[in-house]
Amino acid sequence: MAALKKVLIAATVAALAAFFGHAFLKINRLSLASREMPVKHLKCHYLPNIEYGAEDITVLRDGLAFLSTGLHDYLEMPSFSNEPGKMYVLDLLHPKPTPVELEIKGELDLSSFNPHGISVYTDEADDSIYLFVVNHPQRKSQVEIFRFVWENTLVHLKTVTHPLLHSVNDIVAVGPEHFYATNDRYFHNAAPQVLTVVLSLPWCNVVYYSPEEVREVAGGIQSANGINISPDKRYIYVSDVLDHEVDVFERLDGEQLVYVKSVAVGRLCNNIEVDHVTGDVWLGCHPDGTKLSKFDPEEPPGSEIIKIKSIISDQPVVTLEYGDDGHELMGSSVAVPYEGKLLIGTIFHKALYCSLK
Ligand SMILES: [Ca+2]
Ligand SMILES: [Ca+2]
Ligand SMILES: [Ca+2]
Repeated sequence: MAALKKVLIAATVAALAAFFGHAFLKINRLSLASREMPVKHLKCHYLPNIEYGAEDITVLRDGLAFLSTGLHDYLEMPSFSNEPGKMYVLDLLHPKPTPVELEIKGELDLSSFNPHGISVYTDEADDSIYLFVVNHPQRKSQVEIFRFVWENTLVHLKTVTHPLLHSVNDIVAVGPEHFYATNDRYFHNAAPQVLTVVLSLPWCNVVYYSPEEVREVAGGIQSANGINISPDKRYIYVSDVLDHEVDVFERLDGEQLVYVKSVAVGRLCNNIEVDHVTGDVWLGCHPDGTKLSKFDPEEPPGSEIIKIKSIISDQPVVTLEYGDDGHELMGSSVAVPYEGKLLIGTIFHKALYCSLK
């Protein structure tokens, strides 16, 4: 009996060791640990006033950009400040664009404001501008809808919560109260969530929200992060960050999404912006996920910006537009092109304003 017990214990220990060994290798592979990254610099300077990240940035056709800053206490990501987050606006047509803090009016609790993914919607009927912001007060997920009032005010209109919007990373607005949202994890507890990662379970999804209905419209994603829409509003792009690809969906009547294809990007890409004029897809990416989550100032996480040209065609062209080993910019999460300029935001570091010419 004692011998059998010994054998069973030995077998269990061996199985656990094999599993953890496999898990370790798998996580290293998914996070592209120790990947050699190419360096490509642009002529850039830091944006004033942004010290604790601008996780997401988006721009209107007229050059007005919105920034969500100060994301903290989110998953395993580092952050240098636990202060409430802030929203900024920046005019890219100004010769020296400077972010200006937006004053938030209304009922929203600003002491727990923790803004993450953002999206803007312009109502063509009256030119109203609605800003949608993913917010994580007390680690929860909700979407705040604001109306932008020229020139630096946000009026809070509504907080959206729903059981299907449980771990929202980013959103793309398609109406004044209508949006698609990505969930970046399936479980909230770390242990089962790590298991879904190790086993590559594609259990993340995209949810459509309107005041009339809320439902899952796409699944089969390992970790759904950034989301955006083509200029003709026909295609939805989702960054599957752990799968190192961008998933393309076609939007059909009744807000159904049909999977079209995936485009490999070779990095862990975060948020997506689409050039209003060319339709090119720009991604803020992480060269090495391990360096990002284990943050060590001696070996900082780098930044990579990727552009995808002709994403719908049979031959999309993926190019590196900016690459840094973390000594200039750490943890790039978004890149916004506008008339030869490029804004780059990060999860917890600074933001860059660069020239593409
Ligand atoms: Ca966004
Ligand atoms: Ca995928
Ligand atoms: Ca994101």
